[in-house]
Amino acid sequence: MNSAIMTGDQSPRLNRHTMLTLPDTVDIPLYDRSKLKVGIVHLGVGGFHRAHQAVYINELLKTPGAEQWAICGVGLFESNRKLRDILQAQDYLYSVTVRHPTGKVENKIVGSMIDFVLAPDNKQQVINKLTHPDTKIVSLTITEGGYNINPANGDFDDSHPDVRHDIQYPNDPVTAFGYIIAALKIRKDNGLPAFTVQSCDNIQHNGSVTKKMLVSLAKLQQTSMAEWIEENVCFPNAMVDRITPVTSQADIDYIQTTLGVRDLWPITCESFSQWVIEDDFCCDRPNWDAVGAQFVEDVTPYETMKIRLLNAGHSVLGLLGSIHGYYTIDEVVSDKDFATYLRAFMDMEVTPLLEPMNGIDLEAYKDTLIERFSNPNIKDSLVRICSESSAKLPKFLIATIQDNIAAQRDVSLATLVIAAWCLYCDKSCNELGVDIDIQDVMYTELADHAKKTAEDSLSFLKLTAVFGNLINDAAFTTSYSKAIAALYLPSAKIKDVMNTTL
Ligand code: CS2
Repeated sequence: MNSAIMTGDQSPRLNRHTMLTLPDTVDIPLYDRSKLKVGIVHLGVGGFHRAHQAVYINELLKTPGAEQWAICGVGLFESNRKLRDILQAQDYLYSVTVRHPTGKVENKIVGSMIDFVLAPDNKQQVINKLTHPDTKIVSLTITEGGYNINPANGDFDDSHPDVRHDIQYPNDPVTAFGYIIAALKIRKDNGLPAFTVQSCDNIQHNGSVTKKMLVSLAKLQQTSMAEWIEENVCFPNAMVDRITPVTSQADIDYIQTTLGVRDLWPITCESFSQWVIEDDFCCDRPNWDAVGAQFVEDVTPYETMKIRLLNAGHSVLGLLGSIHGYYTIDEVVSDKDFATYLRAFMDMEVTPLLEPMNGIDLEAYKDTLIERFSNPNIKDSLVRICSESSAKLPKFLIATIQDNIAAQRDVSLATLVIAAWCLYCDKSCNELGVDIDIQDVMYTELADHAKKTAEDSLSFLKLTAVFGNLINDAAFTTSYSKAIAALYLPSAKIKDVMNTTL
């Protein structure tokens, strides 16, 4: 979030008292929050959690008999202190501004979070929450990096110093998984049932991945605990979706002007929201389906569709649009050349690979995506979209390239995006000469490889942790070299290269 928070204004802070003074048009939690019990402990409270899972629970709490499902947020790091302080001062209330593509705006106050504990202040408090008999679900949005997945083989990467710490000191954890295992051990020793671990990260088979990583860490600590987890803990897979831009000062100002209260960390998001879950919980669970989520037998086709169309579509627009000099997704997709390129990529290189799904009309899904991306009221920055591309593109785009190559299909549209990513990391500025803010843990390696492109056109592909074996595939390298040659011409313009590739 923009760090410059304006505090000089006289408007009161949002809290349980000022909430009652808000305009009638604001949807406020009228349920009795003093009667709620924490049933969900959430690790990694970010914008997405507050726009998605916490909103589903907020809706559920409006119905009788759901009081046991309130949320306690957990911040594992010092960097979560600011959010904790803000939420605490607001009785854990925050505003969500839902912006429809039509221009319609809905404001709501979310009341489903009733507590927030900060691990660096009090580890025991975190353990107490996780081991409380009322806690039935521990949910996660810790981003892909929090899972410690080795990109080369998908196994658990135990090399991070925090992971090493948790292996050596299982009773004094620092990582999310370290805390979960420590808490599960106490529950087991005290004869309490396990909780469900519900990942809400945008990772394919997020439940199975969580299980694999958690069990791997437990094995490195104590084999018997690993076995107990495998037998007792459930990890439902789910597809999650709601576009949630990073909160800006403009969002803070908007709440103050429109609602007359100050919320120092509000949420703005699109109106679309989707949550498709496999019904695999080891104890009680909220009736997510009563408030718009969907239970299915197998989430695979839904997540493939979402990751390969929505998330890949974002990356296509983000990388190509950044080079052109655009800053937000809506700006890029309202340019006809980019919209045409995106649609061609979705129709020609993704759709043929997707399985038909009951109740899903793929053509309508793609139309909706373009409508969502075009939402002029959602200023989703390309910096956010392109951040951590080294973790995102293997799943979003490279998997599609690999599948198409295996099926001997054309890959030129996706390949241009990879070549554009090389140019983006090499120059880190747009066509107008303005610097681009690139946020990627692998940035140094990416830039080092990209910068050798002039003397070795395939240099970027040598990052096998990202590209796997693509460098050895003649069909791919032919297409890639062509794209690089076109993009690296001194007078090259991204739009011209896109239009020639189509
Ligand atoms: C985005 C996602 O980070 C990204 O690249 O594509 O954050 C996207 O906005 C969400 O997955 C939407 O559900």
